[in-house]
Amino acid sequence: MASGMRGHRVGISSRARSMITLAMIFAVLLLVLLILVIVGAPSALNSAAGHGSGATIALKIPQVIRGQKREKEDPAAVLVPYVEPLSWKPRIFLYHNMLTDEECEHLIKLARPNMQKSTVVDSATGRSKDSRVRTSSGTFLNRGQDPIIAGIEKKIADFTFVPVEHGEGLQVLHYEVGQKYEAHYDYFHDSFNTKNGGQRIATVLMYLSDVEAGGETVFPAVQVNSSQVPHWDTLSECAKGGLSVRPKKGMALLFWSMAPDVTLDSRTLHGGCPVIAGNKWSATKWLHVNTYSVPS
Ligand SMILES: O=C(O)CCC(=O)C(=O)O
Repeated sequence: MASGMRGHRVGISSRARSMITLAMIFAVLLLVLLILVIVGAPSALNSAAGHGSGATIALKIPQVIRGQKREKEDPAAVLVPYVEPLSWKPRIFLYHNMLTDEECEHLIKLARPNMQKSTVVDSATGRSKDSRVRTSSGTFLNRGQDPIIAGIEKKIADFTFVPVEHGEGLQVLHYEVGQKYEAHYDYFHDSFNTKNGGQRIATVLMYLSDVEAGGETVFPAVQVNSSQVPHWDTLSECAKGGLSVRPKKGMALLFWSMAPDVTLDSRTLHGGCPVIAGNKWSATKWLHVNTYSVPS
């Protein structure tokens, strides 16, 4: 009886052993399959990216960050936009490759015949006045004036999450050698200018040209450690006065004049340094808290 029982137990354990062996073979097969999927996935995605799938941006961004132009691979390809946070207090972000050469040139071509001496806002009256603080020339383009402008405004709305209707018309600016815009705030100190759309919440500054020397946008209230700033020696003295951005055609700078607690952020004090060599063309989009009415 006892021996019969023992024999029965031996029968069960040999079945169990074959079950365990089968399970192990299955697990090994599963593991091999998993490794094949992991190793094979990137090349599958890469070939999909090469055919214009949605994976292109995610996979190509690191190459652009390293400064390798995609035109080398494909002359018809456009540079991929990516964002570089510059500061969180205040919030300042740099959007690389935001505008195409065609968009930059289109804005300059439209603006060039109508350029006038730039003005500043008189905080006592809220009206525009001539000033030595701002020596550039400029002109406004209507919101949605043509499909290219509408496309640029849509891009701005997409990356700021502020609706197109909250924006003023684009202001195109031109600085020649020696011209500048001294440090100022973009938010208003008067109640006249906040009637339409409320306070200015953010600014997007787009560079439409490279500048040979000078012309940087500088934030004097944001201090930087010079040893951590690449190309420090190539900056103008004015630009060394704070966090600064060297103009590059197609690049856009976004800063928030209002902090997340909806107070005015005085750390956004900023200016355009004097151009030392070459010309600077830029376009400014001011965004308001509420819908900003424009003439229809
Ligand atoms: O041109 C610049 O770099 C600064 C322009 C600016 O401050 C502005 O348009 O409010």
